[in-house]
Amino acid sequence: MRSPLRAPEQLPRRGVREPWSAYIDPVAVSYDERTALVVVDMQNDFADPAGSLYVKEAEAVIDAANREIAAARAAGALVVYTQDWHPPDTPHFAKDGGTWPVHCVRDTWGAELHPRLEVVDGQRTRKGVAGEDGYSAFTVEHPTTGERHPTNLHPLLQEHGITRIVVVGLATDYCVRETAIDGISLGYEVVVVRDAVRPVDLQPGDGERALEEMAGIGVAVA
Ligand code: VGL
Ligand code: ZN
Repeated sequence: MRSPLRAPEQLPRRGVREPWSAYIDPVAVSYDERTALVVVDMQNDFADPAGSLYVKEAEAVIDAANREIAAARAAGALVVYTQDWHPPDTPHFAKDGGTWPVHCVRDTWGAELHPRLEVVDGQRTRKGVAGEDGYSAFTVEHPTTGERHPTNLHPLLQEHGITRIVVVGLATDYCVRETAIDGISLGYEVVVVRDAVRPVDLQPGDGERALEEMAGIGVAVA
């Protein structure tokens, strides 16, 4: 539990706007057999400085995610690892008319889970396999046709009697955000662990805005 009293050096200086999320007290994370930990896209292209879409401070996310994985395992909770899993050519990539540098191409180093991530006997969800954007771990959407398809995640969670998901990983403003939003729409209780996520921040502040938006629709921020 964080103390409600802040040390003087933690108080915001006049005229300095702290991120919104600095003002909310985190909820405590706990795991049980109805809770699943969803580890989002902890792949080399996002988590390794040599990756093509490296997310700043991903090293800290690996450490924080490993702590959550250990806690989830200790409680016997389900752990699901998602992977962005693109074909070599897709309108998701800038070279094919989309937004992003080539990343997480199926069966390449960039798409592998980071070697420092604790990978237990967890389940996998791969998204974007047919050229879709694949931001949400629950549904993928084709960037040009707008067609949407579910992934294996919702049926998998249903099979295990899961009612609550804890989301960690990369990136706050894309896959974490869309997974949390879909999770709420599907009726799950959703917790996002702030220390265990980081944003791409294409525009400065995107990550903070995503946390604010998630909290606004009922996502608990831990
Ligand atoms: C992601 C950008 C492009 C993510 C995936 O995992 O957040 N971001 N593809
Ligand atoms: Zn992608």
